[in-house]
Amino acid sequence: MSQISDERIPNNVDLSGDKRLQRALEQWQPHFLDWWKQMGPEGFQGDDVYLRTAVSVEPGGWAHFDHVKMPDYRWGIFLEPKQEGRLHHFGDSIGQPVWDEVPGELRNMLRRLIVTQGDTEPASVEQQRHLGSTAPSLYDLRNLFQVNVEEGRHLWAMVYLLQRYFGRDGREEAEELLKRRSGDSDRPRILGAFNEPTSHWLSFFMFTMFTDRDGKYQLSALAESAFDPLARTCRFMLTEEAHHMFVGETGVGRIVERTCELMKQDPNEDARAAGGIDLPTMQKYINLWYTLSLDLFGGEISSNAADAFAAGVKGRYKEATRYQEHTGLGATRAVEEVQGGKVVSSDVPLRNAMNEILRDDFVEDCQRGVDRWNKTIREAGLSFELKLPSRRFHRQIGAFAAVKTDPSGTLLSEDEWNRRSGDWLPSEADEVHVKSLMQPVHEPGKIAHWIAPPRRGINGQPFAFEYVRRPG
Ligand code: BYC
Ligand code: FE
Ligand code: FE
Repeated sequence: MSQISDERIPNNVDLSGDKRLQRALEQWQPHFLDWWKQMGPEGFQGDDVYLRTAVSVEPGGWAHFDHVKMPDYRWGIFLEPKQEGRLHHFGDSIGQPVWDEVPGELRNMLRRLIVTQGDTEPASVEQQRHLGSTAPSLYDLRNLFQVNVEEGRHLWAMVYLLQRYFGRDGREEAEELLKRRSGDSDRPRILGAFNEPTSHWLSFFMFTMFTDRDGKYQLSALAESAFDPLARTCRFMLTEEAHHMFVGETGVGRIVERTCELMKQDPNEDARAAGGIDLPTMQKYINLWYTLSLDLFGGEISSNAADAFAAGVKGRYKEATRYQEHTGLGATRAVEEVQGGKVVSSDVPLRNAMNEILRDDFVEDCQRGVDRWNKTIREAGLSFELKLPSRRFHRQIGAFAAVKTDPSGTLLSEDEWNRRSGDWLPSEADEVHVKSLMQPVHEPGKIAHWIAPPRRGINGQPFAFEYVRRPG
């Protein structure tokens, strides 16, 4: 297996043995770097950042720590080792050997899934590009950049698949991935949440908590795939994804912790008056980012999802180990719909409900995180509970996209919605308040007023470590 290699593109896919592919990727590389310079983190490109770089897939090999300048980060292509004799383990072709190439009839489906996945990676970097200038500490600044370079590597992972397995179409898609722009009205990114502004650190932490967690579930579903290179790529991406969700969950958790301290110091338990982010405002940002992320699973009823499951292309979360029955046939699943102004439940064939089934696992995982935040509030002796809203609330995709509900899922008229939605979702005034707190703290060991320091640093380093060295 390749250790740190001298090749222009670090990889464990024997790139030098496929000159055509190597040339294609080496042509794309400068375009990627141009995109990074134009759309990657603003400022800080000359700073030395304490980054983790994947240099091989062996245990430990994916976590090589060093101070590097972001443009010098070695974006590489790493697939988990091939398991010989792997078979389809779900869908219509159980027991058949998995594919090492793309079957003709699945070309469009696979291309669409890989492009959709690939598109989210640079989109998130674009969304986060202004955050460095308001980082609450060097520790957080480093974590932001770690997430950013790894999302860049995830783009490389998808571009490798496109260029290796989809010929000219794949090369064109790889270029298009660098041309769409988050939030651009002419050339937006593909999925809704990836066009939303992430204009401050509260949104960044909510994004990495909820939206990166969608990534975990989508990648896990694709990690089951019978298109073996896709499965192997996604398995390796998941090792990096864990850190992104850690940043989100502990980031929000540290704000909750600090807010509780400020509440206890204030005679009226008013964290906002004490220069913090009050819990009701945090609830609004949970409502926003959680529901934007629910949309990323697609409609409750989806023939696309059924086709992908049938083909063995996209499975359920931990399909191989958590389920006994793997055809998804002869079973149904109740999903909610709105008919005649009422919510009704109807049974649909299991395969058509695969988006909703994956969403169930996501919801459960999110709830575990919210429970931990609530534990912090309880232990501070305060009575407030953060809640995930109903999955009917604030949806733009699926059965509830056409209606309005309150956070508990009760249907509302347009009028009621217009009157009350400001209580549930961030208002312009909330944005202004949160942004007003975002004063940069770029000194080692110091932290902004509105957030608690982390329990421990990165890779055994103390919190006060110089995670980002500013040029002198
Ligand atoms: N926005 O049959 P339906 C990550 C479209 S995050 C806009 O219900 P289907 C990351 C859909 O394309 C993980 N459009 O859904 C996180 C379809 O269009 P057509 C990203 C949407 O096909 C943080 C139509 O509506 N990974 O990695 O099952 C930082 C009907 O759709 C949306 C993936 O997405 C939406 N939210 O699609 C960095 C995995 N939802 O066919 C990175 C790959 C649906 O009518 N993608 N539509 O033109 C997929 O598996 C599927 O495409 C979807 C669901 C999960 C998106
Ligand atoms: Fe990613
Ligand atoms: Fe991520």
